[in-house]
Amino acid sequence: MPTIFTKIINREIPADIVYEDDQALAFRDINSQAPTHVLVIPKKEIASLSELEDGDAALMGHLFVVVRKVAADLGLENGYRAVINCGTDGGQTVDHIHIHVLGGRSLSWPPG
Ligand code: DGP
Repeated sequence: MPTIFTKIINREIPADIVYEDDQALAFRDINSQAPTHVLVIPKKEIASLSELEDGDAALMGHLFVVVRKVAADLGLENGYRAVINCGTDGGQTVDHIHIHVLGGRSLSWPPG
């Protein structure tokens, strides 16, 4: 099912896009939890980690390469956290798989 992220991919609603290629998009999270908080998403509509198929392996690998590029471009040289929330207990609120990239401050662990 299309979500708000499909509308961002299709430029139907605005977003602060920091990276794009044929398979992926990265944009700043509207509800930022750190000085830098970006979401890296596939253009393919995959609802969650639970919906991944064997054929998505290369795409998911690509998304993590995008994470590395975005983190470098945004100056997160001290490190960052890459997080995928999955399902209700995982805190997922948008059913289009996305990697949160959080940085720019020291992050605590464990998460709540
Ligand atoms: P999650 O809870 O893991 O599903 O994260 C979804 C994130 O998506 C949340 O941190 C807020 C962000 N978000 C939701 N709607 C929008 C939007 O319209 N624009 C942007 N830039 N971010 C959004």
